[in-house]
Amino acid sequence: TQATPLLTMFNIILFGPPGSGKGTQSEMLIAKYGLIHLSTGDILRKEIAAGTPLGLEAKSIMDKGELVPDEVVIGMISSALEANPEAKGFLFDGFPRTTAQASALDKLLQLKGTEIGIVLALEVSEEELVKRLLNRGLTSGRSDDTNEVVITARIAEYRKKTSAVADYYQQFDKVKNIQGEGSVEEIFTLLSNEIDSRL
Ligand code: B4P
Repeated sequence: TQATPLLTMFNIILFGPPGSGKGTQSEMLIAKYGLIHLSTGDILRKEIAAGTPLGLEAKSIMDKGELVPDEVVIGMISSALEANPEAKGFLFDGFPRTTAQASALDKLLQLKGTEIGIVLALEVSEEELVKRLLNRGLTSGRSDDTNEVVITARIAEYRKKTSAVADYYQQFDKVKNIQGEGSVEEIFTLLSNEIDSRL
């Protein structure tokens, strides 16, 4: 894939249910566009691995398939934004997951004189999500992927609290739905085309 460094600041939210391919596509998008990748799931798993008090609290919540409290993840994102003053743009992966997180993010970006450019929403059927996550659970070592009850709880949590985030950004005309089933390369092309059309 050819690199396309950004000329002006551009921030992207990669949105979608658990297992929709956000993590997978993020890795490819940051390589292509030179964005800073901010995945709240990854940051939380690092805290768990390091055995910090925050990690211990997060693990028990994540293992139930529930969302970590808003103030915790908003604090994490605020620190990450401050730690990257020279960024050409951020790719938010798995954040925001509630409308409270979305409005906090808007305020944080406003303070930096920037905003969300686009929300790319991956659409994948529930049957496919469960299949992918159980499959990842065979090798990932992620305790939240091994059990179908927890996976179903994560999807239910998404429908209850996270899907409203798309409505929040819809009012600003920032959401683009993307077919999230197909090969990783096909989906990457759809996402890249959408980004290129906005740059
Ligand atoms: P995350 O780490 O964000 O986990 P996720 O949504 O399951 O991951 P993702 O969607 O990136 O997985 P991907 O499709 O790439 O969150 C984990 C937990 O952390 C949450 O449940 C919550 O407790 C907590 N948390 C995180 N952020 C939070 C926040 N902001 N607020 C509160 N709590 C928060 O990968 C899935 C699988 O599909 C992979 O195996 C991949 O190889 C496969 N796959 C990808 N694309 C495919 C394709 N096209 N075809 C077939 N398979 C594909």
